[in-house]
Amino acid sequence: MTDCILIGAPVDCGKQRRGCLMGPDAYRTAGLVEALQGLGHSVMDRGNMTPDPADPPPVANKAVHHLPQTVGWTLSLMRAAQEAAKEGFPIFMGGDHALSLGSVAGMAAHAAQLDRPLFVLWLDAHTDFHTLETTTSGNLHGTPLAYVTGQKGFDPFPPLPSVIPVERVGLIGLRSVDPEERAALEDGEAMLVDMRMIDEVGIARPLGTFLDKVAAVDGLLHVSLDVDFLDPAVAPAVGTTVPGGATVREAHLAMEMLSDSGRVCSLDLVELNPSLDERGRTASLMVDLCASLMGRRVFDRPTPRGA
Ligand code: NNH
Ligand code: MN
Ligand code: MN
Ligand code: MN
Repeated sequence: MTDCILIGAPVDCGKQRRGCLMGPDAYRTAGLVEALQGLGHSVMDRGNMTPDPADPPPVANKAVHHLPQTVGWTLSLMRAAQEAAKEGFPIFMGGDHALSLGSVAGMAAHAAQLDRPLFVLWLDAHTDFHTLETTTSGNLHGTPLAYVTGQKGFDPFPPLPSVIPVERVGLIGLRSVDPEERAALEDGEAMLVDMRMIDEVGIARPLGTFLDKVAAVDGLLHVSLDVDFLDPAVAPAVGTTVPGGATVREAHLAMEMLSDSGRVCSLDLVELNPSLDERGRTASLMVDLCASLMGRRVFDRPTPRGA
């Protein structure tokens, strides 16, 4: 049994289209609390957070927008993550992906205090590896992985208590990568799994390899689940749909394997825009995926290694 701590993070400043601020209540409406309790977990819903006040100096890249709010959210979420992680398993109910600037930085600080290496699994169509200098959209939801891995160009943001080396990051579901992100990631050692690789070898093999790497050094794992990891046909409630995403079963298998690993310490549910949903189906799917990650099974048996 796990002590799940739900943290509502109605972050809506990481991109132009409004609506992700309704995400936390959409997860509550879709029965996230009841699903977790039904699996035998204790659930504490901490309600919705607010950003700290912040007044960073402007940056040279004029495309960047909503910088003060995003810095403010990063400050408050970093603190919330560290506090919640001491008491249980934080689930950050977003909110757009800019929330991960704070949730992941805070979890990294927590892991460093325990003297355990923190790994990050990014389930997303996008790499979110822009810096404040390279982003052309200026949408800060496209930057968290660059920030938490200590890339240059984040001066207005709080200094990282603990940097996550890029070789401890895995990205799965990729199908929209900007040239600057590609250049920055290509010489690095992040595990890059695009949709072609999933088509060719399935999702179990690369994910299994990554989980073995986490286990080999007794690591902890933060999972960041972007709605657009999923195919828009099954998960329409996201502003940045990209065709050709993960199927319902690929996503559940990933969650089931993550659950079996026993390594996951925290989870972001991000980019759900309820105003784009169809009768709540995307919110329900995200709740079901969260349930699989937290132990829901048809029959209990592990994925055979070498599958
Ligand atoms: N790379 C693009 C940008 O920086 C898209 C990022 N959008 C996302 N990321 N939805 O997950 O604007
Ligand atoms: Mn994202
Ligand atoms: Mn995305
Ligand atoms: Mn971009």
